[in-house]
This record gives sequence, C-alpha cells and structure tokens, in this order.
Amino acid sequence: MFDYKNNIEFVAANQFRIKGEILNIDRFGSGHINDTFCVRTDASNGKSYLLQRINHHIFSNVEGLMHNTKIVLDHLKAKLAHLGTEYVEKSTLTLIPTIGDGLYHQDEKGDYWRMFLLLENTKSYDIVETPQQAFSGGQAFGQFQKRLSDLDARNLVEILPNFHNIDFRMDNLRKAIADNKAGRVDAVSDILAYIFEREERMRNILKMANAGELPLRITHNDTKFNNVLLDQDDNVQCVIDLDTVMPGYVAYDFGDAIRTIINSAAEDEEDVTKVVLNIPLFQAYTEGYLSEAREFLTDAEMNSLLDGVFLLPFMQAVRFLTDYIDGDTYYKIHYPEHNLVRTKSQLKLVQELELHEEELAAILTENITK
Ligand code: GN1
Ligand code: MG
Repeated sequence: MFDYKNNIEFVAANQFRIKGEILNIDRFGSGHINDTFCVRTDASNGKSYLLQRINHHIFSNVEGLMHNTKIVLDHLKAKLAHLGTEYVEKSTLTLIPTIGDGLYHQDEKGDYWRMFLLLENTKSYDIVETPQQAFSGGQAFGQFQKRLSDLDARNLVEILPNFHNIDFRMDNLRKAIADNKAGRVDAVSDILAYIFEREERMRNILKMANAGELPLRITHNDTKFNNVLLDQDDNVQCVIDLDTVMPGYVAYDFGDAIRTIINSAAEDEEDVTKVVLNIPLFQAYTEGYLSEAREFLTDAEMNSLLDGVFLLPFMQAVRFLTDYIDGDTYYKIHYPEHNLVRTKSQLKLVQELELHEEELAAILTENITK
C-alpha cells in the first residue's frame, strides 16, 4: 500500500477532482523543467492521472500559463467535438480541475501543481526509429499548427518572451561569459569560437521576420519528438506539453522537431561519434508535416524551414552552454558536466547538418513543390 504520510505529491494530488483512492504515485517522463508524476487509483473507470509540479522559477506567471493551456485545449477540443467525446479525450490533453474548480493548486510551500488525465496505451520516443513514426510526428505538429491557426493570438499570454529569439539567446550567452559565475569560461573557449563563427547565419529567420516576410502564428515551441504521443500502431494520437504555446514562426517548430528526429543519438549523447543523421527520417517528417501544413504555409515560410533546421540545434547548444557557464541553474542535470555534454552533442549535430545541407535542401524543395 502506498505510504502517503507527509508525502507532498499525495497531498497535492488530493486537491484535484480524481476518482477513487490513490494507490501509488511514481515519477514519470524525462522533462528538464517541471516534475511529473503518474497517479494511479483504485477507481473502477480505470483512469489514471498526470500530476505536475510547475517550475515557477521559469514559469513565473503560473496564472497566465494555465490560462494559455485552457484556451488552447478548449480550442482544440471544440475543433474535434464532431468526432465524439472518446476521440477528443484521446487526442487532446484534458485538465482535471481542483476541488475548488481551479486550474492549479498552490501548496503550503508555495509550489504550484496541475493535473491532466493520463493517456494510456500511447508511445513516446526520445529517439525515433522508423519513417512511420517520423511521418506521424510531422502530421501531428502540422495538424496542431493548423488547428490553432484561427485562434486569436491576442488571447494568449507570451509566457516566455523571446523564447526562440536568437539575438536574445546570444545576449544571454554574452552576459554569462561576462559574469563567469562558475569560472568555466576559459575551459570552453573553443566551443565559444565555434558558436560565434555561426552566429550571423543563424539570424536568417529573425531577419526575415523583422522584414515582415514571415507571418506570426501560434506555434508549439517545444516540438521535441517525445512531445508527440503515438498510438500502438505509431499513428498520431496527441500533442503534449503545451507550456510554451505562444506566437512564433513555423520554422522554429519544424527545426526543433528535426533536431530530435534526425539525430540517431540522444540529445545528451556523450560519444559524439554516435551523433549522425538519419536522413530518411527527415524525409518522412517533412512529408508528414507538409501533408498537413502545405495548405496554409506561405512560400516564404516554406523557404524558411531549412534555416529552422540549423537554428534550433544551434540555439539549444547556446542555451545549454549558457546554463553551464552560469553554474547549472536552469535545466535539471543528472551529473556535473551534463550541460557541457549536451552542448557538445548539439554542436556535433550542427556540424553533421552542415555536411549534409545540400541533401536536406533537395528533400525540402522536392516536398514543397509536390
Ligand atoms: C526543455 O522540459 P522539457 O524537456 O519539456 C525546454 C525546451 C528545450 C528542452 C531540451 C521551457 O523542455 O525549450 O528544448 O528542454 N523547455 C523550456 O530538451 O525551457
Ligand atoms: Mg517542455
């Protein structure tokens, strides 16, 4: 039997409208920011729940965050309502209200909690294995953008401003170097040189956007592949992790998905020789994505996708390195040099992408003109 005495997750879980008595609560998933738990109960309906402690040092506006999540979910659910309740519950996240009918609970320590229904019998992949999985992922994020394309962006709070703005990320890196809080700057000078050499090219999307060439849309902004749930047959089921849904440019979502799909190794692989490209998966994701998105993307947006493919792993490296130089205050780390390992691994990916740029560009062109 679950030992619940003084267990903060247990106390938090009981603030929500769950059915049955809690049997156990276990850590769940591999997120770097929030803490996620799976809550199982003895309820006869067999439903389980996902409990999350929101990292409010990063998401300081929890009210705004939950307001965004609710608006996005209501919009998606309304779009799918004609397909029936069961379908809607499987293909979108469902928030569980607190017993006071709120969207989140704040505990005595000041921590914030929220709860979703757990989507059973789904699969998520940190590393993609088959073109079918990649194709489904592309469809999932293409559909997601399409379904939100008529949601008025003014309804959403920009929850983490400048999230994918490379100038902002480079400024943060420069500040971290100047402060050198953890005394690590000298040891990473070669890596910094590699980054600064590439900085200008990485500004392409921002330049196009500033010139008014790219429409601002509602994007997901955390399209790592493990944020798509596939069903047992690897067909699309549900897009998850809506924390960063905000106005953005489609190339950011495309690039972040490719960052995780095309890499044969994990985001934090220590042995960088294992970071090699799986180009058939790039092809499959591109096909899946454009099968949904072709109808609403402008020519300029389609032409910006390749820049997103280079930008997102680069920016991820900049963010990991900034955190390393700052002394590891943002991302959860599992060992002392974790952020440095992540940085090197992402930069190896940038290098591989550069080596295969022509091939990737050809695949994109072929799919765009289909
Ligand atoms: C963080 O926590 P998680 O894994 O959903 C981060 C993303 C990064 C990702 C790298 C709010 O996402 O931007 O791409 O780690 N989320 C935030 O794995 O910073
Ligand atoms: Mg996330």
